[in-house]
Amino acid sequence: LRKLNLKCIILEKAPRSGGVWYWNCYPGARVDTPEPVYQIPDPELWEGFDFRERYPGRDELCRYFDHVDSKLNFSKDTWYGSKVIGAKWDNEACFWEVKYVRQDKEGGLTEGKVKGRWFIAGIGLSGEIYKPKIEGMELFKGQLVHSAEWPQTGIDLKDKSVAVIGTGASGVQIIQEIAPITSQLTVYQRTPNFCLPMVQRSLSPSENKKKKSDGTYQTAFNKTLTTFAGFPYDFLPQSLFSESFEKREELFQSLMEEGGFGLWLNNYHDVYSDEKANEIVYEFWRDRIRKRIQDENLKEKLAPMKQPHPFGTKRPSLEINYYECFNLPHVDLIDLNENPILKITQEGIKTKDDEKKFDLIILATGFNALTKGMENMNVKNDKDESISDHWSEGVKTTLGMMVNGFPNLFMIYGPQAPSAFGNGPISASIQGNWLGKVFEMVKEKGIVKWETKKDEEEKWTLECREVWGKSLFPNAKSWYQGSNIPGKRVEALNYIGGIPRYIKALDKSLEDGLKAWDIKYDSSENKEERSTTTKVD
Ligand code: NA7
Repeated sequence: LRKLNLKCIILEKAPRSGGVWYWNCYPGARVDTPEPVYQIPDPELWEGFDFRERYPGRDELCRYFDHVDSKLNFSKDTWYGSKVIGAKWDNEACFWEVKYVRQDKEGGLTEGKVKGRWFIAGIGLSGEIYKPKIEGMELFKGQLVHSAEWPQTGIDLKDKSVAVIGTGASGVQIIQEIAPITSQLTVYQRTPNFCLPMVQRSLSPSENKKKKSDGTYQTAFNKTLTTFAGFPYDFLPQSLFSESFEKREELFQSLMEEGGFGLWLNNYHDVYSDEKANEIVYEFWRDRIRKRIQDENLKEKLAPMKQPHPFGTKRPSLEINYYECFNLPHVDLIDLNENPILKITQEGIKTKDDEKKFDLIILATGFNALTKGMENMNVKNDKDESISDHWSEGVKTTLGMMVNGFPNLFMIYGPQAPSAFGNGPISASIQGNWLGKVFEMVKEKGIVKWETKKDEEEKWTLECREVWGKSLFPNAKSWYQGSNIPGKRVEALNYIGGIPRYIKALDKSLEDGLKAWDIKYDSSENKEERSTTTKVD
């Protein structure tokens, strides 16, 4: 947008850049996407930056944000510490008025407003922290912390007695990092995570240099636009059943040895549409993982003989030594399906069959993802309808980019886009590039209002539901479809038609004289000025 000479303001709740990586500073926080593709695919940015590990940790990711800032200086236009608390569309003037609250130096709160013709919600998918309501939570005398609210100053875990509730990506990372430090670690598990070996390693400056100069980087970035999830690998065209047992085992073994999401996303194409194919992959995974766990009972808890949901339909995490942690004498696991939590007491956690004392309880219980961030911003159109009203009978968007009745409001990395099924920086760049094209037209043609049509929204929503419905993904209780939050509607929250199909749909929407959209042109003389100015009160 800067290249188009548009005046932009970024409102950012955190005191610095990094988004989800700023807040999630818990021990072991790390990205599960391999280098080099967890970054913006722009040589101007990647030429001058070296990741030091194949799967970069949180601090390194923050260092990357600083690097991008040093190149683009986005901080110049960013109002840090400013949380959006409302937005209202003025249909007459064609302007959004965005309300925010900012903490001043004395700790007081100041409210302010920004007026802009265009409003882009780049708020990420982890919209709202989810803390289950557990009786007695307020009584606990030790420290109780959610993984995404970890203090920036850290917590001293040495020789502490710690409980972790939740074994999603955050729980797994925390558990394997803190197990060796704590004096007692109890994991409260509801569903086992089908973790895959990360196979972490360091990267030397010479290796990075070579990969940049010999074309490896560029090839990897090019490839991301052609694969299902924006990774440098993809599903195989052949069916699992077209290959012999030996061939399949050979493939699975090599994918596990290579590390990363290979067994999840570089597998046969029918693993997520055919239950039997899925089961075969699970059995392979299960048998390999069970060999790493000593205790028979724990084998069954962590890698059960019968899979509780189809393999890969809940997000698998990458692990380094997760399973070995459970071989340590001071680490134990409570299966909440057999032994549910009754309450939190002043000293610890009471379950049906036992009671334990803790210094620290960690809630690694995830997020109300994809929809809640938009809903919480209290965005209202000219009819005083909110996004929550509009979605009261289910999420509806066009291309995951716009919502009918809310002109000039765009979303990035939100619902009904590849989001949770797309490598973050790649899918955000795809949407960002599309927005670049949109704003080029806005400038060129003097557009003041851009809105999606109702039938386009219906078409896209139907497509999202259809592709989701044909897969095995609806068979798992997961945040992918909102079933991690009690009372939340269960529905397709992501577009799983794959990145290439998504790019095609985005491109197509800008063809044929923009007839897919309701567009209003400026009738005054000074088109450029009227279309792009951001007014600030
Ligand atoms: P997730 O993946 O939503 O994991 C949350 C975990 O917390 C998961 O194991 C849940 O079990 C568990 N959970 C949730 N509520 C409860 C209650 N009431 N009692 C016990 N356990 C509970 O969140 P993460 O932060 O790990 O990951 C977030 C994602 O964001 C991550 O995958 C990245 O891609 C971005 P369940 O599986 O529902 O039985």
